[in-house]
Amino acid sequence: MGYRVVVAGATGNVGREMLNILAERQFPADEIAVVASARSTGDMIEFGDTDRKLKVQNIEHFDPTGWDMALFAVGSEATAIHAPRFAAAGCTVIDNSSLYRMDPDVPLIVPEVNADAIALHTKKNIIANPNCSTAQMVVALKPLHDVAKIKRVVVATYQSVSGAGKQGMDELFEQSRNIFVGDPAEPKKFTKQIAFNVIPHIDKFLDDGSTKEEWKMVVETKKILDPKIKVTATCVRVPVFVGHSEAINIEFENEISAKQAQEILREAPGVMLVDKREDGGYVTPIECVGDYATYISRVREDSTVENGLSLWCVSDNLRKGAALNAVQIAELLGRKHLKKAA
Ligand code: 11C
Repeated sequence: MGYRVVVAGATGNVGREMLNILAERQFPADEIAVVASARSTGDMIEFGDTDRKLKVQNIEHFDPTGWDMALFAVGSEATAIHAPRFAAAGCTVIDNSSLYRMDPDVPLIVPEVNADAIALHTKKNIIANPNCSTAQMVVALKPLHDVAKIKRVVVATYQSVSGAGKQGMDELFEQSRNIFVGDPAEPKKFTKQIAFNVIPHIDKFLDDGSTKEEWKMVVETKKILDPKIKVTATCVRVPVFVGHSEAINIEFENEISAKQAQEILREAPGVMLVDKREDGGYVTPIECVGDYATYISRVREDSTVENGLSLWCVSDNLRKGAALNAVQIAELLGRKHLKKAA
């Protein structure tokens, strides 16, 4: 017998990828319900590239009783209303918003890194999915931390516009086209022109001058990987549709060479090492779209600190950064914690 699964926010960028990935991985679901806000009610959406079409139901009226798990991609406001309701009805919520990530009673899970922490889900019946830029970074850091113990990470991100949803993608497309025809459009979703530009600002500003996106990378890395690791981040939006990139500098407690790091990363779960040290011998975001892996390239020693390495890390932000990680959590939950045998 399989699971009864709800996908909430099924009409958005991440919700659609959740459906694609459930279908691709043949997730053992007997039944799938798709729910979204009232304006999408009645729409038919595809279940991956299968012939199945699913009818969108209004989340406001959906009764989660008897459903095993719900993958939420509805944003913090709707999550605050509906996640506790689903959880209380016995339907385990796997939430992609930032609302519960730092709640001490909610596990924040990247299966390749801290699968065992999922046991905490029984407290609130909610499991949090990390921010996309954190997810790919901790997949890269974990195997290196296990061997040489990370002290400090300095990261600069190059984040695609799909992280800002469909509106972000539309804005990049329309601005690029308008600029070519000599009719530049005013920014709407982003604070400045994103076409042919980069913007060093993602999410809201905090009192110390950093942004919430940068803060998330700091606190989520500590919660998922190790509270002792110091992280400083600069998060930047770039005119790329899908795929976040990160330039990561790492300081270790113990010695580790670039060659050792490459060997470790070659075997690490969720990682694909592409590091040829020649023209084109590295991965760019366009090459990782639709993929599951976190790609690592440009691994090299940083001689300006003791035990330092630098590397380049790229992943599909809608997949490992969101939908894939949520489905992996669902698989973990099913295997370890739900009584049904799939
Ligand atoms: C971006 N990382 O690229 C954000 C999107 O906390 O889940 C995801 C925000 C979050 O804009």
